[in-house]
Amino acid sequence: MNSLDIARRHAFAQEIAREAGAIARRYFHSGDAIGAMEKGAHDLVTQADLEIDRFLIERLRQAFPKDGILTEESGGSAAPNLWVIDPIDGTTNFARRIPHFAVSIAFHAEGRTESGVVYNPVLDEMFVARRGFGATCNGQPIRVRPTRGVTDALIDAGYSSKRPLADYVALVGRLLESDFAFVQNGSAAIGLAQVACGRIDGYCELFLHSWDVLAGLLLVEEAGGWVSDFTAQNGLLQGSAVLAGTPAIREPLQRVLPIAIATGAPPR
Ligand code: LIP
Repeated sequence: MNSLDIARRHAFAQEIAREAGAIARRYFHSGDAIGAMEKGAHDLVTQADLEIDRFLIERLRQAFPKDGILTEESGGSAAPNLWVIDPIDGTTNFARRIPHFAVSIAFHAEGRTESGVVYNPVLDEMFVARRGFGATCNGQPIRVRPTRGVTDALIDAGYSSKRPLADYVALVGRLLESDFAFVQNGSAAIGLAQVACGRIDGYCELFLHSWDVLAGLLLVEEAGGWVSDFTAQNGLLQGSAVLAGTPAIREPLQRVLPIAIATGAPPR
């Protein structure tokens, strides 16, 4: 795909993320209309997830009818040019009116993510990255934090019920034994965006789907951080573990969660 075609998709992603965020914000402030339903233990879907999912699919099919679409709520399959979407990442936070959730939209072409958008509509923070063009928040360039070392590092360690609890407890134990501090804030997309903009120093989780992370991983790469090779071993369709962080803590954080790191261009 040529640069102009990617640029068109990159601009469109930001437009529909903002419109989808307005839908989420309406539900968020509406009182009981959120209507959370359980897909599984601590795994919710709300009316807003479903409405935003339908909205984004409809807009993308109108604008780019030949592109593939993969979303958390409607599924999908691989395609050379693929939109990968989480209508609301951080649904539990959203359902409890905690303003730590995002619309996450990634465009994945010929095996790599070219465009990523993570939009928190309550805080009105639009995190955007296009491969090779850097990362921004509300139009201002963002960079990962100049971490001094592990005792200066705060890691968001997401919990997935799709892996044994003992594995998560062990992961947290290794983080703390390595002198990291950790939080568990409930949204991978927002957590990765916070690594990219320098609020925290790393993100890790034992299992996530591509729609949770592809946009956020590109944000981190384009903001000077490093990321795990999420799409190796078919992570795009089957999910995988996730690790991302600032250059200064790459080795100690990889010892905590030893998974392959993407071999893209070194952090700038
Ligand atoms: C969430 C992720 C989070 C994870 C949660 C959940 P959702 O995505 O962003 O990192 O810990 O279990 O998977 O379900 O809110 O889109």
